[in-house]
Amino acid sequence: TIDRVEYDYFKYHPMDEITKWMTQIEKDYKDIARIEDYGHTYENRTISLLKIGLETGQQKKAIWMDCGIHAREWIAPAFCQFFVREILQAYKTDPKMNEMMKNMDFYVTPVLNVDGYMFSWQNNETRLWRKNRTPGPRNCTCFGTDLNRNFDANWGTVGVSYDCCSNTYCGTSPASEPEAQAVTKFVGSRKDDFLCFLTIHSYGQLLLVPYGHPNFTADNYDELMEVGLAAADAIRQVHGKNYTVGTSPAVLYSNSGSSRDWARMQGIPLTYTFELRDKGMYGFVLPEDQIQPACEEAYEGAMHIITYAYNKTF
Ligand code: PAY
Ligand code: ZN
Repeated sequence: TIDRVEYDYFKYHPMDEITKWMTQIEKDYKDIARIEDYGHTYENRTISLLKIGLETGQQKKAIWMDCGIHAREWIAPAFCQFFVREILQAYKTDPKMNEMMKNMDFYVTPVLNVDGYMFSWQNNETRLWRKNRTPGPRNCTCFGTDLNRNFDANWGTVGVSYDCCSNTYCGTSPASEPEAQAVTKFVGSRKDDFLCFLTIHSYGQLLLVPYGHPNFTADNYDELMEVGLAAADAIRQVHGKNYTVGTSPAVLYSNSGSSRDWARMQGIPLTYTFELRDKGMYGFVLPEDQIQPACEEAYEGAMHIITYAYNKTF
């Protein structure tokens, strides 16, 4: 027999390895894990997620997590893979996780912006690419739309650029981009099922709650803050790192068209943006020796929010 090489969760992986890893997870956990393809990128690559949960034949509640909406934030896809490994492990050993898997499905997209992620792996000059890879409109020669400015949530109003060369270019219209359309369609078609929408970025060590637009306040703002602050406590307990919790205007900068704001406007109650390590020392180029601690702490934060949502419903 041929020994399968252990997947190294504490290295960064190019897209083809992540795709193979997804296939392997599906094979190894046939009873609870399945790949679902739910869209195509501009360059016609498949956008896939892992659906993890026990088949019950019933309409189940759900948890959303996406990573890699921004190409250069490599710690994010690493976290989604770690998260999948941890919940699959916990499913076998932890009765609470076992119960959760009966009542909920986890939908995890390791890399949403596949074209951008692959571009960021091309060479040193492209390593810090953020956007997707759609060509600019008309006579603009730049590439890429900021997918986290492209969602149909106060689209194009604050903290965006209409210059297609800008890193915060919001695109030509709400959800003009195929990657934003894929999420909009998948989540939007069953929005009442989703209890949580967690979108993973780096960097800054922040837990952002809706809304990015300074003129709007989420109707459950107090709850979002309370749960977020408790999640930050859980994070701090792992390796002592501090996460700041708040709306983007309060702790970062105002913006519009983020996927988190869109999800909250769809009625999904607990929507958060995670900004993982660090606070700028290495920024997007977080050394590989920090992957493990960064994932371990973020896992506790995410699980706090997910467990809260679960306990509130079941
Ligand atoms: O409110 O959700 C929000 C904005 C969150 C991020 C954004 O889309 O601008 C924040 C940035 C990110 O992760 O993309 C932060 C990083 C450091 C950046 O590129 O500025
Ligand atoms: Zn980002």
